[in-house]
Amino acid sequence: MINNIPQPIKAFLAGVNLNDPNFDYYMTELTNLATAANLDVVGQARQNATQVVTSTYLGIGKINEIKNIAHGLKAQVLILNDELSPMQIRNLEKLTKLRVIDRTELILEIFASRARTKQAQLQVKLAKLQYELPRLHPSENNLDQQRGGSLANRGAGESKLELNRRTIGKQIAAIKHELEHVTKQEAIKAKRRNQNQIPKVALVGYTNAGKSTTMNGLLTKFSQENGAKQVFVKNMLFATLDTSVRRIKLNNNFSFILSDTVGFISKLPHNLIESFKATLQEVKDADLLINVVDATDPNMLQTIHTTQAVLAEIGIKDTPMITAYNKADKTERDYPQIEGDNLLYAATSQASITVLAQLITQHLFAASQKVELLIPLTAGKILSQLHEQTQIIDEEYQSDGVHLYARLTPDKSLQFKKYII
Ligand SMILES: Nc1nc2c(ncn2[C@@H]2O[C@H](COP(=O)(O)OP(=O)(O)O)[C@@H](O)[C@H]2O)c(=O)[nH]1
Ligand SMILES: [Mg+2]
Repeated sequence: MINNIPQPIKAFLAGVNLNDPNFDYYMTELTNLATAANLDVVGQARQNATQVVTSTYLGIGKINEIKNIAHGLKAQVLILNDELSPMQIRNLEKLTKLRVIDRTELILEIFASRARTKQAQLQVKLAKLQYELPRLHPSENNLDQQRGGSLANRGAGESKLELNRRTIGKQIAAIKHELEHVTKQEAIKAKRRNQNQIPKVALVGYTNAGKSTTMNGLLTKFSQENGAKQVFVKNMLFATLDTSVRRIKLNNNFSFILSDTVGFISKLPHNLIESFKATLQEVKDADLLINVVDATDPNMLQTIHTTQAVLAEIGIKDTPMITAYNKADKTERDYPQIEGDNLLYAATSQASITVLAQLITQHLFAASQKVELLIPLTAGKILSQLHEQTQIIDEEYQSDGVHLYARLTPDKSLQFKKYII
């Protein structure tokens, strides 16, 4: 039988450790990223230094060592743990005779291969072009040509030869324009969601922590609405690149809007975060964040830190947050378990989802108050709004109108103020 499954490209990893206590963690992430890009990681090298070499990133001795080992292992690609300057990449390619990819390009490639919706595709394309623009070098067309295309078929894909700076500049402008159009449509939908004053909850966290699984758990349990379709779950980095928004209707007439979005990883390229601002708008608008953390990840603390860093970069500081430690079923510990604003749970367990919903309810609706309202018999619309938007405890039809006993959150109290007696 002919085996025509293409062999994965072999990659060798290297990084300079500037005495960073998180260095091992970054190298582990780099391995995971390479695997996520379908590369076969055959080895790695690290260099301790006080600073990187300006022209070549690594020292010349290390470069020769890597060249020998990597060629011995039949590696074709060298992946570096940081974002490199165009000159460093060119010099390393010359010296090692390997294709050199930095951490940023690797992340961009993964995002490019995962983007499904128009908006995500445009956002990734924009970030890629912005990365490529300063890396174009007219005098090095041969090398540039080799560097075109995707990771798997470099050389065969689009060549940078024809793409001079000006065309890339034009492309960037065109994509920004198109993106504005797509974003505007999304913004109209978001505005509608904001208008009806339903609180908004956003799932955030490290990639692969279980955000989408948590969303599906809540949907299965609480939403029978049409269109409440499940979101995509997969054991891979950046399975989700878009934002999905669903309404979760709790049993007692309290609703909230839940969003699931792209996961985070450390050293996310700045351009990428910038390009994904529209996607992350839902996170910015949220009244409550649920930071989903994989409790079984040996680098759990760093993943929490990474999430905080990315949130800070998109300008989120004071939004209340529940930290939800997921995958408790793979630990020895009892779950679900609430401790302050923290939860230990398993997104795959019904009992856990119930407790998570309770915790969300507490956060969002704790300040609600029991009030009595009097609705004139002629104000049928107000009555139906109250039924839709608040928790009705009791209802009596009397000669002066409908007496309602309801539990109202502060914003609802304001909205229906003139009917409260
Ligand atoms: N054992 C276990 N696996 C889980 C749990 N939640 C999620 N997973 C798995 O973790 C992987 C990533 O889940 P996903 O929801 O796509 O993560 P996301 O990237 O944060 O959206 C998938 O293989 C899930 O099946 C859980 O509670 N327990
Ligand atoms: Mg996901």
